[in-house]
Amino acid sequence: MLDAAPLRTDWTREEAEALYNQPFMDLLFQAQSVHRQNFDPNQVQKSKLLSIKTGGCAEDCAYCSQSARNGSQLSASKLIEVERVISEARKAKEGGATRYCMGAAWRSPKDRDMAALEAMVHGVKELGMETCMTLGMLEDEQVFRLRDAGLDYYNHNIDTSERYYSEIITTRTFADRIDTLNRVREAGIKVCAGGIVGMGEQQMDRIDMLLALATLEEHPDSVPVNMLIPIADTPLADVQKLDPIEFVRTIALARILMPKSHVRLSAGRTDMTDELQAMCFFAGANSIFVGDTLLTADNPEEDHDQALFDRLGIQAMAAGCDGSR
Ligand code: SAM
Ligand code: DTB
Ligand code: SF4
Repeated sequence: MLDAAPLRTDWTREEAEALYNQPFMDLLFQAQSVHRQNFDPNQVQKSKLLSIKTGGCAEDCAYCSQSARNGSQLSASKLIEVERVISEARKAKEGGATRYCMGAAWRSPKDRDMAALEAMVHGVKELGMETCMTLGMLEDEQVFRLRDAGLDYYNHNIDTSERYYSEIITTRTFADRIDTLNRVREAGIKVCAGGIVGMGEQQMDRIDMLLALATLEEHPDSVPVNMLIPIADTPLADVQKLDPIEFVRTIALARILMPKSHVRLSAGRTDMTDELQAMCFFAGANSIFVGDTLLTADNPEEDHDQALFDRLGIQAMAAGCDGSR
């Protein structure tokens, strides 16, 4: 096998644009070649999400069902009990998930919530699962506490390009997001950072979003690529659907720019055909969310995903194995 090329964090816009816009077959071939140099192409990692605090969020993210500023009717819940999180995680483990991701509809956690969050990390880790949290912006002190509790990954998405960002969110800046990502990485927690496509952005925004991730000091360990799930009564409810070929190009570019990262085919799979998902795996996606609910929105049934894996000869990555060569 060829030696994998060294990781680059100095990609230029011209390079990324040329990669993205090359003939589709050349792009797929290149992405699959990079994928094979770094991962077993027949293994896909399974993560499971749980919303630990739902709705009533003060932020104004235009895509989100949980923003109190959007018209959606989702009622706000309190932070759920630690025991419930652990029992849900146990079920997810039995279903083959190796990473458990706990998400809260917050701008950032309050200090009064930290002890419960630490207990959740501790309890899920004891099951032998990787832990991930997505709680909004974090201060240094909060990052250290989560790290010391044993948190493996922190998810914080840049969501879109810096240029398009202010069309989508006004209550916190692109720079705020990068600050949190840097804090998390400097503390030694693995970074999960990606974004959403299909929000009415231009092609250059998809390219620039991936470039922003690929030119961080280190590539994120996980890169979730979400297809917008249009939510009724949000500003993006009726946005024009993205051409699926553009979506596959986005996945392929993520794979080529960040060869050793897990690229997650994240939200939006319910509206994708099996064939489109297969093409995304060929383009280098090697992680999915499993279970019939994401945070608030639908996700394919586990049986359907298993049937797709069987048809494609894909195996779920085992716990403790990252599928890398
Ligand atoms: N409140 C925290 C935050 O925003 O940082 C964590 C939870 S938030 C729901 C996590 C991510 O889910 C968002 O950054 C966004 O990328 C993704 N997301 C939310 N709603 C979505 C939707 N309707 N379609 C696709 N992705 C979505
Ligand atoms: C990510 O990039 N996607 C996940 C996870 N990280 C937290 C969330 C998807 C949410 C989809 C909409 C919902 O369930 O409300
Ligand atoms: Fe709140 Fe996160 Fe939704 Fe934004 S994406 S409104 S921060 S829950």
